[in-house]
Amino acid sequence: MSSLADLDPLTGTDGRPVPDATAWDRRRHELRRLFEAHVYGPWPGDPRGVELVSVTETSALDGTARLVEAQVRVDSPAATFPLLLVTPAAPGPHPCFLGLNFHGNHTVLDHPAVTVHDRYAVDGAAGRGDHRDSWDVAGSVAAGYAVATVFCGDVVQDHPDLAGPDLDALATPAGRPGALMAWAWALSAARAALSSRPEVDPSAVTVVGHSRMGKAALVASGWDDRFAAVVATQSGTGGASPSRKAPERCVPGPDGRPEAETVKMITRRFPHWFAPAFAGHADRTDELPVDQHQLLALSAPRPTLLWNGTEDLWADPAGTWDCLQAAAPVFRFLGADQPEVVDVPEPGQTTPGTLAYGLRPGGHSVTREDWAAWRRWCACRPGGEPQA
Ligand code: GTR
Repeated sequence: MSSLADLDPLTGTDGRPVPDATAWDRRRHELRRLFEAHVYGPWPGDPRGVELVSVTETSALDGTARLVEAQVRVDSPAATFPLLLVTPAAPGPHPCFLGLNFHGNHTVLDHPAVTVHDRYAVDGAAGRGDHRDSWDVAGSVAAGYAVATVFCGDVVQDHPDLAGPDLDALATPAGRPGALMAWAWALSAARAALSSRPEVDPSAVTVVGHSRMGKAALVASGWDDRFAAVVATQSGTGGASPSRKAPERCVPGPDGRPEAETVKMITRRFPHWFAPAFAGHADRTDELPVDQHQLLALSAPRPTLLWNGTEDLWADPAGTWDCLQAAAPVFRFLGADQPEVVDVPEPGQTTPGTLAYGLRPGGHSVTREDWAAWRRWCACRPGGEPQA
């Protein structure tokens, strides 16, 4: 069985080592094309003619914040979707977290001005502010950050039977993207749209995401290098965990589920997330010409935090550690501060370096404490101080 070491990010498919940063740029393109063909489907193209329209503004969080609701409108490929932006009321520009939410923009903050759209009802309606603890907008605003979010279902409905028309709308001559690629594209469009807002520092936008949205965040950062940093939490298979899983983590347990999610499981349950070729590799992951450490390498040398829970074995914290180790040489090669770290950190600790690994006690969720830890780590600090 082949291992991650057989897929050296710094050796091209022609077998030649990458000698310098210019050659890395070519290699990066090669890796992107491989991921598009075998894992995510084609990038719909850099969003062009992006603007924020139908902008409404109001005060929030007892006057400490401004709330902006708007539509991101893209000329090519044509798309329109809502965006919610909450910024500190103090004059900006502020560093900003941008991420996709699972259940509707109205769920991240309890505020009557946020529109509740029909599409939010697909998986059972969630109420205003129901997910405020997993967004901690108040904590981020108090710490000097803006927070922007897009509901994933406003871009592609997250259901195998409903996603087709949304994905067709973003198709290229090379085919249609999987939903993860389409969501990543929307994040890129939202980032471009935010640059028109004086409250947001366009050079300090960190893309953030949990689980499937963490996978999309890593793809967004890999295809759009204007993201200053990425925080991917419990992103698992198709994210920061390898497709080539250690065999012992793939043995089905009494409930038929292996310890960590395999390519076979994920492509059966969520075929709309990926290119069809990925499912074709389900029983032959060692024949995939790319693996997920190479996805991490596409974000180098920008700050990248992989966040994990000790009990969230389905998202594969151990495999995520292996991917980090296999991607770290690219960060070093490109001049990032990337010390050798041999041991997985203790729960509660984050490793040093530009490509960092955090482990906290607990399972598959996002908490206010997680946000606090990400803000402590964050490279894009209010006022622009560099990472400690
Ligand atoms: C699970 C899926 C994971 C992860 C998770 C989530 O059901 O197996 O890959 O994406 O959903 O998004 O919460």
